[in-house]
Amino acid sequence: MNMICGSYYFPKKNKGHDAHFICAQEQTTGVADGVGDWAKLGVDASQYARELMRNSIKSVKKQQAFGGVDPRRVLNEAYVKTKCKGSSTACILTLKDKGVLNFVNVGDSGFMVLRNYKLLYVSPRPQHRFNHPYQLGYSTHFDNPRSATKTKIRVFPGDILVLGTDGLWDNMYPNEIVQFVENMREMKPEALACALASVARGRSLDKGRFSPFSRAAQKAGIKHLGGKKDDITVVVGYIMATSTPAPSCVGGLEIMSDNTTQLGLKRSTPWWRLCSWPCNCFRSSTPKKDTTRI
Ligand SMILES: [Mn+2]
Repeated sequence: MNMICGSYYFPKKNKGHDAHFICAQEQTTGVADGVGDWAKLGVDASQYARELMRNSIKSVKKQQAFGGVDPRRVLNEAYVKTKCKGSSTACILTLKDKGVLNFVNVGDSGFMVLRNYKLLYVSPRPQHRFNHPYQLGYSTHFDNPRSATKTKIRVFPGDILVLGTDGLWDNMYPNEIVQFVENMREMKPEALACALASVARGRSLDKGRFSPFSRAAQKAGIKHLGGKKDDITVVVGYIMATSTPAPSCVGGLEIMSDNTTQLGLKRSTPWWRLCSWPCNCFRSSTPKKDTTRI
């Protein structure tokens, strides 16, 4: 099985605080979102996220050369090596052999899996309180990779992943994303990522409608109508069959392990439908090149 990814990044202004990478060969992608408050202290709020992603790439390449990528180890190694001032949310996602997706996440970035254009899974986005996500940082005052959520999900050819920073999730509801992806069938992953980011961007500037962010604000007793102006990173991944025979029947959501309950988090309830084989196949080209925006 193979994961073909494409990405798009809309900074709020200048270069923004998000960073991401796609290691095509290693079937791994990651996003990070530098915490903006650092700018008030005269620190470049993007530097921690960028260094964390740079160190993640080094770790991914090294691990691939020594037997395979483990996102937890990637995040740990990158965290230990990142010494600059700042803090950031981070998530790393790898497609392992036999179609198991390993995902590790600290903070309010997240990912979803679609099967047959239905929402199969959406990851929790841990926050300490409204608009204060879990975050990795350069000192012990911050969270560390031990507080990461770790999830393993079985995926099948035809499944679609959407990974994004909070700029996506605070401005679009998961079911809106599903609907949009369904309307954009046959798009290449980078084009779909760009289209999704553009819609989220439009919503982020809209002051008149309810958004996931405004609803969360309301719950926290804060008045806010409209979207959340933010950097927006979107990575889209298509799961493709390779030369190995495809499974004859594809089941529903199979979470092989996750630690969200141990962390006291409520997992968003997914729903699933049985998928009939063959799934829709995607006629996208296979990008072999790595992508970085760090
Ligand atoms: Mn953000």
